[in-house]
Amino acid sequence: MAPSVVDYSLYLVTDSTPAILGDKDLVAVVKAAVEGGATIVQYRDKNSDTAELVQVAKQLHQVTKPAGIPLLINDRVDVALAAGVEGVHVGQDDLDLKTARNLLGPDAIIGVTANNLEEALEAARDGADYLGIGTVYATPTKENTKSIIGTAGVQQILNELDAQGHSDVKTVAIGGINAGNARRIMYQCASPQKQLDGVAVVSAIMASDDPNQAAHNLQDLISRPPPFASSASKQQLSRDDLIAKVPSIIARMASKKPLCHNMTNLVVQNFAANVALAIGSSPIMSNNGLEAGDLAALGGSLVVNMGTTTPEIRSNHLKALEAYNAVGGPVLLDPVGAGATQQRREGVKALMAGAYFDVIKGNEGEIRTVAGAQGVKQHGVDSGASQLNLEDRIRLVKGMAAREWNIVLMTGSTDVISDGERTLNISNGHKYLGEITGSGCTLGTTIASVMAVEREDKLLAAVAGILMYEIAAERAGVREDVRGPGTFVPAFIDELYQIRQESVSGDGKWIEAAKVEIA
Ligand code: 3NM
Repeated sequence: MAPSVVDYSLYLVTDSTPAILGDKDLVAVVKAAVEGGATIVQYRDKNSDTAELVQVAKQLHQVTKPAGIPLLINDRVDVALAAGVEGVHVGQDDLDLKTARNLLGPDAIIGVTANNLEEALEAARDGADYLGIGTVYATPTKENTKSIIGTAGVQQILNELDAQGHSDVKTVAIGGINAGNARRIMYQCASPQKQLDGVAVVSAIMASDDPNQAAHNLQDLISRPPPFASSASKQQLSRDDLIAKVPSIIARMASKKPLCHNMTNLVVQNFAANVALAIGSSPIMSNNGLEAGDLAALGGSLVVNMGTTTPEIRSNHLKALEAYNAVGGPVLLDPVGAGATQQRREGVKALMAGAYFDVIKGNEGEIRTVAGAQGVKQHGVDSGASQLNLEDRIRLVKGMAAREWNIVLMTGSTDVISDGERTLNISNGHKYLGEITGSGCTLGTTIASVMAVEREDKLLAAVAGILMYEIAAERAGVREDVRGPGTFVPAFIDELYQIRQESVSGDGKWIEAAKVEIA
């Protein structure tokens, strides 16, 4: 008889292969995991004979039953019946759900693997108690999985389950989930209407030397929102109320001098450091992932810029991202040239799978690549001619921000920025920004600097950074001493500095030049 309310939060799937279990005892590992906080167990063994499966299932049941948690058997309804356990989990190639239900009865817990929307909807319609949705991330534990769907794929399935009246089917995500990503996965998979009920793991517990501690740690991680989660509601401010807040935020940044850690490309390191100094933040240009933990502890923000990237740089980025995500330090991704080469497309995927970004900032081609658009052709790092009208740009940016639970900024002659609910168009800037190198990259530095001090409303922080940056460019561009891009650069640095000084002294008139519209 199944427990009436099942807790799916930490779903342990067993594995008896030496590569994962090692020389540990399966039943002892499951016992330790249950004591540590696993809330449901699936016995999954693709190799043993039926008699052994039944025998082990009975031993496992002696662990799970007194703990009041369900034991399910992977694939084998006969084994579940013989051992008298609470249910089964069936994959798409296993016995079908309806037959399993007929054999096991209405009280059995039956879960189904769903790799895509069709499979999820069919299983929900046919009365699955829960869905194991994946594969979220590639995993050596199961290499013959269908496709890697990421958090965005899980979210889309949750969205549609709710939209089609299946909000009561329980859901866990599976594939590549571990202590490093479980919390972020719970956060980013959620759709506004339907959340995951838990995460399913194999190796994160079964391969651990201390399964009790591993389960305890995972349970602790998923029971709280991640440190980078937005706590503030997305305040619907009027356009005027929003921009009126900007000068004081800039003043706050200049007085706090937050650390702005730039992991940026070879071309713009010096320029980015000078921009940071001019606006009033404190730059450090470290590309060494091993020192990111120390830097993240200092309370600043991180820019991850993919220009001049290499596999080694990517691994440094991932180390640094782990450190900043762990403490909730704001992180901005600048996916420079994301669609230009296979290396960079893979790099974007690896970074998106490995970390949470508070802001993703890029030109149209870059944002389309990050959003997963197919067939985006980018020549070099420039955006190239726009393929989308403003309405499509707004739809893309807003949809991606809602999907990632973050801020997305698509730069262009009109910038489009959204947090998934609030979307703004900003049309400040000067044509010389397009004639110098690093103007996009150092906009990233500026936004990240502001985010380090304005953490409640990330959209407002980003808008403040954009306006400071683009209005400074406008002021520099019209100066008499500026005769082209060469003289523009120092004048631009001066105007950034000037806007900072005006803001600090309480003079916020510069914001009157803002060209902002609520989209
Ligand atoms: N099913 P780990 S992925 C058992 O995608 C299983 O349906 C998957 O192992 C699916 O937690 C998977 O070690 C293995 O990554 C998950």
